[in-house]
Amino acid sequence: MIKFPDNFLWGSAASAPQTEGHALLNGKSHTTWDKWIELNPEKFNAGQGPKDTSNVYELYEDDIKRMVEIGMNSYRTSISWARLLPDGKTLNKEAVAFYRDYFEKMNQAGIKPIINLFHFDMPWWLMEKGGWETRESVDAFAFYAKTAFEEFGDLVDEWATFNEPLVHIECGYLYGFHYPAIVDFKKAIQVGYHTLMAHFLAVKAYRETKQTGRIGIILNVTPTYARSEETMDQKAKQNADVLIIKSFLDPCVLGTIPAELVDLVNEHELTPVTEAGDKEIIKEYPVDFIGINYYQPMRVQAAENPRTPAVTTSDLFAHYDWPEKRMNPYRGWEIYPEALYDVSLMMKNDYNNIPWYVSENGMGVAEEERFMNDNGMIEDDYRIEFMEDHLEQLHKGIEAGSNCFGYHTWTFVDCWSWLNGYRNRYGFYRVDLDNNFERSLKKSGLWYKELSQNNGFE
Ligand code: BGP
Repeated sequence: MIKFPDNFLWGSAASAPQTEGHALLNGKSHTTWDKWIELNPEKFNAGQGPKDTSNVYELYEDDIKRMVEIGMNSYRTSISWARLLPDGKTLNKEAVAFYRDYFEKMNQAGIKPIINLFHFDMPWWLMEKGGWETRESVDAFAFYAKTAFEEFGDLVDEWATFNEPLVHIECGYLYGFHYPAIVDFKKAIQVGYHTLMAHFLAVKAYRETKQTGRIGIILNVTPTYARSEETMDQKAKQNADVLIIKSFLDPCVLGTIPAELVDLVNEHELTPVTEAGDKEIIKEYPVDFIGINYYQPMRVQAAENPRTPAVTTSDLFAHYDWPEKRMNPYRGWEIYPEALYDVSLMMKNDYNNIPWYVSENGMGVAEEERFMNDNGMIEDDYRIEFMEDHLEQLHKGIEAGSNCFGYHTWTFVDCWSWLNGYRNRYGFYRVDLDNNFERSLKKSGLWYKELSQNNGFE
């Protein structure tokens, strides 16, 4: 029997823009996603967007009962900045009432809310001024964070500042997947720096408002594995580690921007604009915990045609197709549970054994209806196997002394996804879009209940 530590958090994660719905109702203003999809519906699965999610805005009370039903004791979601402060300054009373009731009901049901402040959903009014490219965004975010702590600090004692900050940086400024969809490495680094400072000013606001809980950040730590021991491949791995792992983990936990990162951006003429006093703030406000989202590893090799200065990350490292890989046949993405053991040891050995938890792990499946049995239940044995394999490795890491306090899956109820709409499903509950967002339990939900009740599995 594999047993997890006492009080282990069992739950799921989601985000406001992917679940709430009511995207332009009840006082909420546009986010970049609302606006981008409205302007380019053809790019987005018939215009499907944050308005077409699982309608949590109306259904949260029943959803909380469903969380209890499958043995969850915690749940992570986010607050929508554009809902709470539609113009960045004025408090939307309806949003306060909604979130207060939502979080209060979770607490009453024994579901610990872990509340994140930013999940890729930049308010449009701020994006029009340049979004994270501007220093103004840092102060605007700090004000939003402080407002959230003051309005909900009595109901929430686990906070996160950002979910996967690397994603809005890379996808918006290097890969063309998120708005503004440009390729500009220098801007990407500046956006990254402002995001980092926004995180720090939010942590500072948390300490200054004398909150009694904990604050952290959720990072997509994608462990890297080099193709070979050769110097070129090892150098590529080092570049990938610095940009993907250390860029946020080092300052947030250790209080310093890694010297290798400073050297790399200087060498490639990407040095961002900073302000006096930033360094001191970075030193002074470490996080209390880290959330790690893990889906797949990154296999790296030397960049094929490196340029100096680098124009994008592929000048610094390239992806390598590992021949022995096990794949998720229903979505793509490599399945490599062993990485969770490696991450556990990294957190223990390189990051002061700081408390951390798996804040997202899960298996997306396209056309999941094909696994529905005659009673209408999706028999997702592949998902159960995926999670058990990952939990086994995580357990090994905990046994080795890593300070992991929970395991959250992506996700609880199938939800809308940024680039794929509703194609890839991840939930313990299926959502029926043709039938008023009706939820139905999948087999994995029953398994999760047993897992959390036993605090482990055979
Ligand atoms: C993570 C994000 C989530 C979610 C998930 C699944 O990176 O934090 O918001 O979308 O990935 O990815 P996808 O929806 O692209 O399958």
